[in-house]
Amino acid sequence: MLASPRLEFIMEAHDGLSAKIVEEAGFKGIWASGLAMSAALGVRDSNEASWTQVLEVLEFMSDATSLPILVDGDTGWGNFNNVRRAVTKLCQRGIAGICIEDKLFPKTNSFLGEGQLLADIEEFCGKIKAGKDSQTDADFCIVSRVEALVSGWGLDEALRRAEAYHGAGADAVLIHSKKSDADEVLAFARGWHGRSPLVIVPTKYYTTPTDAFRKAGVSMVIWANHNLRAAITAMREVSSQIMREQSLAGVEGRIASVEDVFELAGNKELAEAEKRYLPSLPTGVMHPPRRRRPTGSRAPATRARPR
Ligand code: SPV
Ligand code: MG
Repeated sequence: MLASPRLEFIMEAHDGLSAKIVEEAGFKGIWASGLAMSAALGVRDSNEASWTQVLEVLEFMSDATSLPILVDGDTGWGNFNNVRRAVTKLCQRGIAGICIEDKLFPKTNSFLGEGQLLADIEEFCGKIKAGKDSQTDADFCIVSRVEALVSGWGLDEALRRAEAYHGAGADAVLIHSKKSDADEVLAFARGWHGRSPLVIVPTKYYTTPTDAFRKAGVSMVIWANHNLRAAITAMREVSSQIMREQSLAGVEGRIASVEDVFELAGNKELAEAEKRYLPSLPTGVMHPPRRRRPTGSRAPATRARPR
């Protein structure tokens, strides 16, 4: 998808269920958002969930869908050594790629505060190289995320960093922005001039028509957190309505049915597998083995008393 000549889109998911819903909607890829996975676990997007806890979530997501998953790897959970171990583990779990950003551990979400500290360029390049050298899947991708615009350093610094990360072997560059218009992102795209695939996250400049990204030569758009936010709105509405009304009657018609839940969970497959693999006895019932009588002997007239 990164190398495709068309503008591609990946959609946020934060657990197995949302990964299935993204696939069902017709998307070709998934963004495993750090913000969304953290929030769904009830913690902040500040590396409060450990990398192995994130890995566990990713394993469920990877099992739940056949779509490629690009993982938000934050700053790589440490130095080059943590990045290469993470890449190895992600490859083992069938994850398609990782995006790492040039900030410091523990990370802070890009939309919080001003002037977040950036990583040393050389050090960040070492993380990219270490990640590329340790991937066990030839198609695994490392997306290098440039935070210079978000941190107020401007276009030249953003381009300088992107160039260095590209030189270190990154498969794509993600240019992030927290402005409400796309001007600085489009200026970056002009300056970048297609040197490698370019990824953007238009969460804040959502009013920009998608065609402007296409014309600017952007490779991939990440819709970064909209399933999480939709879930928050829906769960709030239904919880407060049931709380208020002390009844389910008002919500039943506008929420997914229990049958839908079974369908999404894949219960039909389990029922078919049971036909193939379970003996045709009620589950859990075991019959004692029959005693065979010697040929010619007569059945006892009365039942033997149990000992
Ligand atoms: C995420 O989805 O966690 C991201 C994108 O990193 S953002 O929240 O915009 O930084
Ligand atoms: Mg993130």
